[in-house]
Amino acid sequence: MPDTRIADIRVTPIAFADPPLLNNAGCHEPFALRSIIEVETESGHIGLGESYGTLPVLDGLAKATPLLIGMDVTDLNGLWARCGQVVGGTMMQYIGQERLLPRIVGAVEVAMWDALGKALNRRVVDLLGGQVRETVPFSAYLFYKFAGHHGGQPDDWGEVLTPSQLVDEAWRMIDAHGFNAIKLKAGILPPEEEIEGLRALRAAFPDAPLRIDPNGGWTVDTTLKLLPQLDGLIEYLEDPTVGIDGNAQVQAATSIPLATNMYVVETAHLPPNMAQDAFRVILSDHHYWGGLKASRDLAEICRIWGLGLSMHSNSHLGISLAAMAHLAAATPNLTYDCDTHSPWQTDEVIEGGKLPFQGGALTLPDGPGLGVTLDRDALKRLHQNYLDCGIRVRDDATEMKKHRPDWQFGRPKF
Ligand code: GKR
Ligand code: MG
Repeated sequence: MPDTRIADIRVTPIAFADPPLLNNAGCHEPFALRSIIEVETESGHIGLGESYGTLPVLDGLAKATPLLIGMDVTDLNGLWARCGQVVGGTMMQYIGQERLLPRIVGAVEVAMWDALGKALNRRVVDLLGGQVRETVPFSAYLFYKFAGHHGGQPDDWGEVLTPSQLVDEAWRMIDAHGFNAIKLKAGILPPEEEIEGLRALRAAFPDAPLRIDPNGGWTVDTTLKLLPQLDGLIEYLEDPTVGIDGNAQVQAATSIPLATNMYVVETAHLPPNMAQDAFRVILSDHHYWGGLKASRDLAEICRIWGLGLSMHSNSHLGISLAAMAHLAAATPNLTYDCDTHSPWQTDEVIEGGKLPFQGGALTLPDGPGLGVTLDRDALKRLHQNYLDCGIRVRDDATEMKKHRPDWQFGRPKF
């Protein structure tokens, strides 16, 4: 048996090109930040992880990782305990107050699973309980967007602010990747315009399951008024308004399931959610739920309590995508097509380039662990981007004000 004690952990912050995608919090900056985590065992196996690259996470990782040296990569209890000694409290993120500890644990935990898989010559999906689906379906994640970054040239997606531009964006993404379900990021334009966009998508893709996600951008009253137009049009309504209380009022008025990646983001939120019947679908995300094991536990809670399960994403590269796919392939009740930002990314940090979607789904990469290998030249280049770009925390609001100086953040806004 190879020695699976942790000999070293390296964390490399990177920045990769990101288009000017719009959301309720503003506009994506020219670069998105991530961290690449390498856990090296005494036997020389290197496990990979990818997580947030924003400063509080990098600081947390810098504090926690020295305590993990010497621990076995199987020791997930030890991981939580040791990280908990130095990381606690909350961090301000653009979607609100969130806990740092599960983010730090999640970042390292994936690399521990990958290292274990490599040491045992087993895939992560097998270590997580076994593969329950051949391929993992993802959805087409549509965004309104500006033509180019402030002061820059238009990108090749161009401007997307109207229903017909939205349909063109969807065709391009679906032609390239074959996605079935479609998710529209909303909370940006007046809601009637966004629903007109959904209707245009329905006309162009009569069979596609549709979702809309205003990120809490609508008031309860607005959402209640919009419900008749959404009924029969969408498979779920994601975070229409703010908080568990507000969304519970909406859920009480509709049979459309409400989904969330904003207001049920840790186990403490589950009891009030159940008591108030606010959200019926949870979007899991191993990056903030504390890793793959914690996400499997969340799936089990959802199964027991009859909640639906989907998967959330943020701008990410291939190590995250591989981890999401292994997790989804090992989770029987993850029955909705998962979110991914992958089609928006042109950079990659794994060898062989971006993992390909076929028919909208991902086949797990071959090989032990996550089945992906770090492209060290790409890592060097993307780390240099990080050093040069000057971005240290995500700030979509400031970016938006460069385009629209009068723009004001509002949640709810409409
Ligand atoms: O990339 O702008 C974005 C999204 O709004 C993202 O940050 C959200 O976390 O995709 C996410 C969501 O479903 O809310
Ligand atoms: Mg969402």
